[in-house]
Amino acid sequence: LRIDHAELRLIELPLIQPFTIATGTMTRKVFPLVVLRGEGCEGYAEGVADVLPDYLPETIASSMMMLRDVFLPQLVGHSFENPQAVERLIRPWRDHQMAKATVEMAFWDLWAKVQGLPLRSVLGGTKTEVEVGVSLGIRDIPRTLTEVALHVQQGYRRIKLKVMPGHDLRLLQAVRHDFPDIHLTVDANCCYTMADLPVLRAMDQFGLDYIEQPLAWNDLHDHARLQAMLSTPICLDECIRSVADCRKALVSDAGRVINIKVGRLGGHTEAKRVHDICQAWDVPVWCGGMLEAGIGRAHNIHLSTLEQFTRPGDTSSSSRYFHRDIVAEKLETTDGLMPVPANGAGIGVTLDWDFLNTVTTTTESFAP
Ligand code: OSB
Ligand code: MG
Repeated sequence: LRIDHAELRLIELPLIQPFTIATGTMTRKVFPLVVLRGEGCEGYAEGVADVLPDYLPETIASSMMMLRDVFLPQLVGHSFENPQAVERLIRPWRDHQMAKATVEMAFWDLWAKVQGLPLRSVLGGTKTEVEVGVSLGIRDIPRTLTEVALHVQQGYRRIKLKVMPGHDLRLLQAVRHDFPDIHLTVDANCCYTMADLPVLRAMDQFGLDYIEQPLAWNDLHDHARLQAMLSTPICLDECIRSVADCRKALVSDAGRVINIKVGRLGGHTEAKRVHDICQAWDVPVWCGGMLEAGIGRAHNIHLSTLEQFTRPGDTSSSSRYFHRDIVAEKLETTDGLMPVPANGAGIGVTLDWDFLNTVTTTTESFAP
């Protein structure tokens, strides 16, 4: 499959409401969009880096630089047998998983389309709908209770609360009091340390499915120490940026659930490797989210059809985040189930080009 042409756009979409996590507040979603063209088809992917390095070290600026100066020039005018060949080509570059994922995912979409197959089939998935929950940003306790009630009533299969020091135990007390039986989790986005052990230990009493990423983004060692002192499973997000990280986490018992984010892992190829090693270890996985618009959301849904995605993911309805999406199809859940988009091959969604053009900040073209 020869890549004849590529396009790199920077897109900016307003969020319906601000989204606050322990490390900051997002009011708009800015992302690179890559279009790869070959054999009369188009493949698409979104990047998931933030404007500033508050989740992981990558940024929009670093992603745009790597895509523009390194990855897209390496692809355009060249032919690749399969997505693994693209992954092999870009793997030797250090880090930059989110930028790598953007080109690799766009190639998977293109490759599936050239074969006339849905992305889920070429990835090895079988489901036609996937179970999802929601991730609720930090708000005061009364407002959080309202949000939990709304999403429980909509049928979401799990509620994840963002927490941070000082906004944790009283919140959990209130939510558990009103909702004793729901699947409930917390996500700390790295904001505790071992000095907070009493607070983290106290979380054991709330029957959480797991505590997501309590400690530093680069510290598997302390997560292993902490897991030994908790009965609640730890779920790792930021710490797992490769299958090598995942292997170390599993052998050291630093986490008992893994959040798979294709952007954080550098693409579907590495995400599948993480999926497979977790399957071998009988460790549950679920698909995380980065407030993706329709292209990234569609990729996440197809990936979530693989067998070991046994816990509800974060790929909730697009309308929770955006007044209008960049894809024509509606990506909406019913009773906590997200249908796999299937309007044509690949990721099964089509770009709304007219709207896309109104939210595009810059466009660059790459030809041989
Ligand atoms: O840690 O999962 C996270 C959003 C931005 C940065 C980090 C995270 C999140 C979410 C959002 O939890 C999940 C979603 O896309 O709905
Ligand atoms: Mg997380």
